[in-house]
Amino acid sequence: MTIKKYSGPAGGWGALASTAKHLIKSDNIAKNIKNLLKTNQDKGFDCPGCAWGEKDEPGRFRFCENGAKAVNWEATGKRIPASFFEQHSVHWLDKQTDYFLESQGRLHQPLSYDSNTDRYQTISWQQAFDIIATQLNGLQSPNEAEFYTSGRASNEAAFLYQLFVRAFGTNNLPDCSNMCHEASGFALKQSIGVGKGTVTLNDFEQADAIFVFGQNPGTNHPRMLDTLSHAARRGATIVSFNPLKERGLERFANPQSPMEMLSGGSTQISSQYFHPNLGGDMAVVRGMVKVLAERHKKAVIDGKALFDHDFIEQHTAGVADYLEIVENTSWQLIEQQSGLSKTEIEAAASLYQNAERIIFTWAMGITQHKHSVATIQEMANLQLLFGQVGKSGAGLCPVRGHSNVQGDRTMGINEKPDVKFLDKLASRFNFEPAREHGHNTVEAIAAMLAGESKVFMGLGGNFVAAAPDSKLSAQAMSNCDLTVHIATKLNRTHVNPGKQSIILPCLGRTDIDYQHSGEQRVTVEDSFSMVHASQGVVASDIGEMRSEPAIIAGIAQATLGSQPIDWLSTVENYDNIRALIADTISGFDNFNDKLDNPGGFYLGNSAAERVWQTQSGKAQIAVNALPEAIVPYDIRALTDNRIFVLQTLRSHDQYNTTVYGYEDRYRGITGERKILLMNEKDIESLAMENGDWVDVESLWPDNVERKVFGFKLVAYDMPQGNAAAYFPEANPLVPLASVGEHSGTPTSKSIAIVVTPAQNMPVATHS
Ligand SMILES: Nc1nc2c(c(=O)[nH]1)N[C@H]1C(S)=C(S)[C@@H](COP(=O)(O)OP(=O)(O)OC[C@H]3O[C@@H](n4cnc5c(=O)[nH]c(N)nc54)[C@H](O)[C@@H]3O)O[C@H]1N2
Ligand SMILES: Nc1nc2c(c(=O)[nH]1)N[C@H]1C(S)=C(S)[C@@H](COP(=O)(O)OP(=O)(O)OC[C@H]3O[C@@H](n4cnc5c(=O)[nH]c(N)nc54)[C@H](O)[C@@H]3O)O[C@H]1N2
Ligand SMILES: [Mo]
Repeated sequence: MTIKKYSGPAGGWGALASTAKHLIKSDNIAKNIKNLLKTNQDKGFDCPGCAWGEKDEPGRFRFCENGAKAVNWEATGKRIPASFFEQHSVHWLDKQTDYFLESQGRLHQPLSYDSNTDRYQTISWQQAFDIIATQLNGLQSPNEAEFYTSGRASNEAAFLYQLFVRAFGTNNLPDCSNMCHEASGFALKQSIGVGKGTVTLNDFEQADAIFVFGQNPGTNHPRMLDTLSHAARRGATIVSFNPLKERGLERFANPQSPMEMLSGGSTQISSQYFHPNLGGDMAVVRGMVKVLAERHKKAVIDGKALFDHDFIEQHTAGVADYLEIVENTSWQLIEQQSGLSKTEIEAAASLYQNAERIIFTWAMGITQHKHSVATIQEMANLQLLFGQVGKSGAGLCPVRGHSNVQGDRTMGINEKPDVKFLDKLASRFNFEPAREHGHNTVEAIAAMLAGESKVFMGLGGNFVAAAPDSKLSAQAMSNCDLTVHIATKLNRTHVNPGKQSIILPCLGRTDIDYQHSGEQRVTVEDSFSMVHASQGVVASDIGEMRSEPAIIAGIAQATLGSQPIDWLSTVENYDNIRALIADTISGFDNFNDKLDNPGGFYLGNSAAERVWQTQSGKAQIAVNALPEAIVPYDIRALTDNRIFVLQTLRSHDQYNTTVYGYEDRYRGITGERKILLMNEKDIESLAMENGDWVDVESLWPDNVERKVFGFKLVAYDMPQGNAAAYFPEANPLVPLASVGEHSGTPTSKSIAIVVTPAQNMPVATHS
């Protein structure tokens, strides 16, 4: 393992070199260069990387280094050989790293788990469908099955899947969103009436200030850096809040800019970069509002105003109660919780005050805490006080993760569907869908653990590794009578099978999808509510792989027969699925005609038009108290040792649970993923040194031991009292019951931990 400070900008030649390296590793170089050129293009596929949008401008390449990794990883020429599963028992496979499992290549034959030999073996598609149908139809209640979705599924696959699940009779549709932006959806729905962001890419071209909270775009949304650097160069102020000094928020050299590449130049991204404590953002924003409210009061005396009175009057409710709670929040609590001084918060407030048009963006640093919903509502409050919602160049922008996670929700992947949507399904398809809410991800795990849910099906994703409390999640899976995985690559979830388990190999976003009527397109929705077509371009050896819609149709037909639709004929041409979507989901009229719009079509956002679909008909200025403490007192009481707050985050070389390699370039960490980043002074306070091996235990008031062993300490520039480790290696530490208020999202960014010297010297995790 090496640690070396990275001093270059994000992007630049390092990004190009890494892109080349991953091309070579893909075993498919020539084809994949062609693939990259088709990424996010009009007649190409939507990048399976992130959900950032793409401007409809000709003549540019539209992938980034990490998008290239995603494409190369999927469009690999490697196939798992049939002998692989004869050689290796599932028990043995579960001992291997996540990197090892996925790097075996693409799955290409349906597989069934034989518990006698502890091995997967090949079966036919029809056998697989029959096993699934028999199990599902043998359940006492449809609510004994869980149907998970990961956000890479296309709109067409997602719509068909939820239709099948609802026709089967349950709303048990946990999805990755439950672990991701759920808090954003919930908070915004209450505050502004829609659970989605209010801005589009055009707004970024007009904003005077962009405030980036809890997000690492250099790694996770690299194309956002392109947008931010354009904004910075035309003089917009970018203000970042992150406990860590993420390189991409500091400097960026655009690989698409010959000038920057050849001159070795780069663009400074953030004009101001604040480093609050983990979980401190609500206090930061509360402090900013406190400063601005005081300045506003003084200004009003002079006949001027800071707040947008007309907007507040006409469009909002709750302002008086909110300003009262702001006034009553002490600076002491604000400073202590945020980790920023009053002077710093005043500076942030001034940057806000001096801008006309302001966008707030955020991601997992905001959404994976206990008080995430309150934090997002606090951010919305500030924006509402200044009328920054529903005007151009301004608004709220949760930056979504998976490339179609937002679209999947739009298509009805939701364990708490709204009544209108269910009514629409009922009238269009002539069946009565279940009305009671289903399980989210954490509730699904609890139900499987308790033996109440007996079948798990996953449309993509890696449930066991992505979920909190890895040991319990794995146990939940093996408790099931049947687990079914629709997947491209082998992963941790597959090697924790239920009593019976089936793996169904599917095509990915990059593959050409042929059905009866010819080549198919699918659609996706980005973070800006733009829906556009995606068409695979890779014609490689697909073996027995089938498309996701075809697999869902096969399962549905075997389970339900031709009810409420003839599943198999529907998937002969995906226009048929889109016609059903057009009939059921608003914003999709004439869906098939709009497919050819270059750049896609905009679904609209009522809040952006200042129409508030809330109970009061107004934007709601929410009144929430700051949390008493980031680590609650009942947890503090569990130990005499010093407690640190741990966040689990992504390295530069991974896509969620998919580990592409062992280089976290911008953080300068190479060769090891079991690491614990801590402030140097904190390491000293534990009488340890940079590079020491430690065990980490998390605290939760139950009697379960949650511990990981043999992590290497890395001294890192971050607030004292905070720590960081990689997801998914640190997931055993996230207590299942530790979830966000109202969101139910695991609190992956604030886990109370205790750090002790490693009891045993660790074995290297990879070579
Ligand atoms: N290459 C690549 N791209 C991806 C992904 C990937 O794994 N790899 N994952 C995709 C998915 S599903 C998602 S959801 C997104 C995730 O995108 P991000 O949200 O950027 O992902 P994380 O690595 O979890 O980063 C969280 C960031 O927030 C900071 N942070 C943590 N806690 C706090 C806090 O309390 N306050 C503040 N202000 N900051 C905090 C961390 O230091 C870190 O910089 O990316 C998507 N895109
Ligand atoms: N501790 C901690 N835990 C977290 C997070 C965190 O920050 N910290 N982040 C959370 C977040 S934001 C998210 S979104 C979740 C992610 O959770 P998931 O979405 O469940 O996980 P992924 O790692 O994205 O799933 C990867 C797998 O998807 C399959 N796959 C890839 N492409 C396709 C495809 O096109 N079709 C199909 N059917 N399968 C495909 C492959 O088999 C691959 O192994 O994890 C969450 N878990
Ligand atoms: Mo996510």
